[in-house]
Order: sequence, then structure tokens, then C-alpha cells
Amino acid sequence: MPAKPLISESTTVPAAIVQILEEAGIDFVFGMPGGRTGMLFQALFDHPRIRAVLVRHESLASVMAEVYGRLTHRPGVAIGQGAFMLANGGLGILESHLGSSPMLVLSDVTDGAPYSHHGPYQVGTGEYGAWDAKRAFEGMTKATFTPTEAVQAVQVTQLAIKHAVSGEPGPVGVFYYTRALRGSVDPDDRPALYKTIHYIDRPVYRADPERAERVAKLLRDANSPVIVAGNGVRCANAFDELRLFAERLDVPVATTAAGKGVIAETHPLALGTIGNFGLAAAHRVIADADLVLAVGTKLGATDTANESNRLIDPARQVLVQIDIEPRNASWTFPADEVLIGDAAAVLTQLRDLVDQQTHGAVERVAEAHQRWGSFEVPESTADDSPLLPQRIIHDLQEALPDDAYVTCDAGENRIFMSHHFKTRMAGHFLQPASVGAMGYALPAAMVVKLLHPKSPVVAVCGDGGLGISTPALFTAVEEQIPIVAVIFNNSALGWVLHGQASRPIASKFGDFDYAAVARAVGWEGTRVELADDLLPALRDALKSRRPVLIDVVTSLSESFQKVTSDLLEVPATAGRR
Ligand SMILES: Cc1ncc(C[n+]2csc(CCOP(=O)(O)OP(=O)(O)O)c2C)c(N)n1
Ligand SMILES: [Mg+2]
Repeated sequence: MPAKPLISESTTVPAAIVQILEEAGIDFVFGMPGGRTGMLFQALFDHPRIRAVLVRHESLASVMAEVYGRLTHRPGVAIGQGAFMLANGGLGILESHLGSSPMLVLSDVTDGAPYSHHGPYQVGTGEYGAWDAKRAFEGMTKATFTPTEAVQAVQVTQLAIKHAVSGEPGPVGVFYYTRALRGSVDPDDRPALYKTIHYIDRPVYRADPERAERVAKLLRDANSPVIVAGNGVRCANAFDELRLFAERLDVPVATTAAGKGVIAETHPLALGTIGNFGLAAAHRVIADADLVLAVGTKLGATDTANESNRLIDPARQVLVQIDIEPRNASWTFPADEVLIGDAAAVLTQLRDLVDQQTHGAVERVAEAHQRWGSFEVPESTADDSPLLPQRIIHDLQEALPDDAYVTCDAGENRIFMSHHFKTRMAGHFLQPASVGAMGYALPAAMVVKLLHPKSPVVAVCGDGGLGISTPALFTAVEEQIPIVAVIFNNSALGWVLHGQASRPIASKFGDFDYAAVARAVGWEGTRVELADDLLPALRDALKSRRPVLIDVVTSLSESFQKVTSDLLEVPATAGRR
């Protein structure tokens, strides 16, 4: 395609930046004006096809942008003043960095030229007396740019989009200097400016055909193969390809925590999650496999119970990896074969090389769940008051229709959700499994609802997580986003408290009525103290057109230790010199 020019007449830099966002298919941005970013918001005023969602705290903008990127595969955009993106935006930026979500942080260095070298108020140029935007963000982004010139600022925005979505996606920061934002670009400027499509029209990478043929042979020869699928399947939007491949191969599918739900866990081949808080059934089937096919997962320490060779053992199993990023290959366990490429493309490529196989996988999965435990446990139907976490999850599952989305937070509530909640549609379960910050579930749910207004969206979080994301309560009302929030209110940082055992300190909260707090800002709010009241409350909430918070008084009798894998036991020789 012959390269087309970006502009045909002189254009202000903020207008050109917004034009680029539009050309990249971005239809939402999340943020709060401040410093020179006000100029970007002014330009957005003229582009009503992009909805600017005002947040009350930059952490919300960053999480919303991260989740937008995760769901749409286009960069999620967080806009805010440099110093405050640094102070408050890290929550979503880190999740995006470690969890491979395409994201743009559009910000400024608030330079006060000609006084920048004397460190005016809030300036982030890195001069003596100032803070350093570039250095600060380079540690948590794929790349960070600080353009000083007009034409540079425009082109760098396109490169930032390219970097954010290419290969293994991630966040990219652009911190504009004032002079750049105040400038204009012209059609005859150099470097020349071209339409954004020329930077983001990405090829889909298939694997090297010879290697793919070798892997197909390994798969045909295996007796008890198993798939471990990670978040990379989500990044590649390879849900259907994964399922079709697993059915063709007749092979069980386990997922990492970040990959939870990349195959519906109601599928007869689905084993559930593995790792530190994974299902014993999934661990057993993997341990007994003669071939492990890892798709879109780095097989990091948390996902493999500290690289336990009682789970995956390259000395006795064949290990094959599919990944878009060569650095992820053999990162923990040495792989016998590695296919570098897009997960959807490579799974299709492999499926075409293998005839229908039969390994009795459905029976193996059913038997493993029967024998080693599954999503449901006796506590799932317990009538205790305060409610047990497993019972809350059971009722949530009961109340939700198949197309509902669920977002999770951090803490014990997430560990229980990850272990016990059985997903019913691929891609409908989101958790901050990469950095695991509290305060994620509410902003994540809001952006899911903006993107899928017809589906019910439920945020599940602890009282600690709610405390961190309380500003989301205002935004849900202001932006009219009718999500449902289910709060595991155990008046504590449960995860911390249970880790402290007999020496609890700085881990107990007061006893608050969060439903009343929510009502005060325009939500519907219900407090549930008895087990039998939860299901009706959930059903009512799902019918509401307003945001609804259900404050569930939750027992502390259940600890994360109950779902901690025994694979984590430290070998007797560990720590000896
Ligand atoms: C922003 C943030 N701060 C601190 C932590 C460390 N942390 C992990 S879980 C947790 C406790 C979570 O408490 P709560 O949200 O009430 O959930 P619970 O464990 O009680 O279910 C803490 C402090 C974190 N993950 N994120
Ligand atoms: Mg709590």
C-alpha cells in the first residue's frame, strides 16, 4: 500500500495526536486533566467519537486503560499529568507491563520553559531540582518517550502505538514537552508524517514450518499430552483456536492464573488453574502427562508452584512451548521444541497437521476432578453466618448468566475466586494476576461494562480493595456505568492476617457498612449477613439499571492456606549450604 500522508494542512499537535488515536481505532480514553495534558483534552473536545472518561484518581485511569487494552487488543489510553501518573498510575501500568496488555500513558513533563533548568513546580525533566519522567517510567514500560519537538511528538505517538501492540504487548509512555504540544505540524515537515495504519498493520506470525512439523509428530506420538494455556492466549484472541485444537488432539487444558478462563472451565477438557493456588486435579493430570504443551505462558514461578518438578519435569516429560516472544522460550524449564508465533495462528497451523486423536482425555479430566477435588467443595453450600467465601462464590455462580463478566481484585477473595469459580465463557474472567494490586476489580469492571453494555459485569473485591478503589464509586455514577460490586467484607486484610497467624498487626479494619457508603453516592446498596439472603440480593442486583453494591459480611474462618498447593512444600534440603 503506498504510504499516505497523515495530514493535508497545518494541524496543531494535540489535534494530530487525537487524530492518531482515532486512526488506531481507540474509542475511549481514561484520565484527569492536569498540567499540559489539558491541551490533549481540549483536542478531544473536537473528536466526539472518542469518549473521554473522567476518573477521580489516576489509578482508575491506568487500570481502565489496561483492561481496555486486554479486551480490545488496541492500546488503552490513560491521560494525566506526569507527576500524578507517577504517583497514582502505577497500579494499572505495572499490570500492563507484567501482564502484556497494550497501553499508552499520554502525559507531560510540565516543563516551565525557560525556567525548566531551575526545577519549577511539578516539572519532570530530570534537571537538578526536578523529578525525571523518563527514568521513572522506563522501569515499568516497554518504552518511554519524551518528545521535545512538534513533529517528533506526533510521530512518537504513532511509534508508541506500534510498540504497545507489537510482539508481546505492553505499556508505552509518552511525556510531551510543552513546546512540542504548543506546536503545529505541516504536510512538508521532516521526518514526514504518514497515516497511523502504516505503523500498526501487523503481520500474523506463523511458526517455522519445519519446527511445526516436528511438534506435530511429537503430539501424534504422545500418549497422555496436556496443554497449559496462559494469558498469551487472551493476548492473541485465540480462545476458539485453543478449544478447537484441544478437541482435535483430545487433550486436557489447564490454565495459569492469568490465563484463567481462556477456555471455559465448564468444557469437558478443562482442568482449571494451576500454580500456587491451583487445583490438585489439574496438577495431577499435568504431573502424569508425557508431553506438556505450554501456550502463551512463561511458566513463571507462581504458575508452577515454584518451578516444582513434581508438576513439570523436563527430565521425564517432553516440553513444547508456543510464544510470541523468543525471550519467553525456555525461560524457566528447558523446552524440547519452541514455536515462536502468534498463538491463534500457530494453533491453527498445528491443527492442520494433526488428524483427530483419541487419548480418553474427557474421562481423564472427569476422573481427576472426581478423585482430587474440583471447583465445588463442601463449604460451597454451607449456611454459616457470616458467610464463607466459598458459599459466596457458589451463589455468585448460581446467579450469573453465562455471558456475565467477572473481574477480581487482590487478596484471599481473589485466591478463592481463582480456585473455586468455574468460568463459563472464554475470556469473561479478569484478574490482576500479574502484579496483583488491590483496587483493580471496580475500575476493571467499569471498562468491561463500557465495552459490553449488554452483559452483566460483576466486580468481586475485598473490603481492603474497596478502600483503595473507593473513587470508582463516584465514577460509576458520573459516567452511568451500572456494574455490580460484591464485597467480601471480613473487616480485615484477610490475606495478610492469615499469614500473620498468632501475631496479627496492622491487618484489621473497622466494621463498616459499605452498602450505606455506596447508597450515599447514588448506588443501590444491600448488606447481606445471612447465607440465604445472598442469592436473592444478587438476582435483584443483576436486574438493576444502576450500579449496585452488595456488602457481604464474610467469615475469617477460611484461610488461603486451604487452597495452597502442597506442591509448594519446601524440600528438606532447601536452605542448606
Ligand atoms: C495496592 C496493594 N497494596 C498492598 C497489597 C498487598 N496485599 C495483598 S492482599 C492484601 C490484603 C487484601 O485485603 P482485602 O482486600 O480486604 O481482601 P481479603 O484478603 O480480606 O479477601 C494486601 C495488603 C496489594 N496486593 N496491593
Ligand atoms: Mg478483607
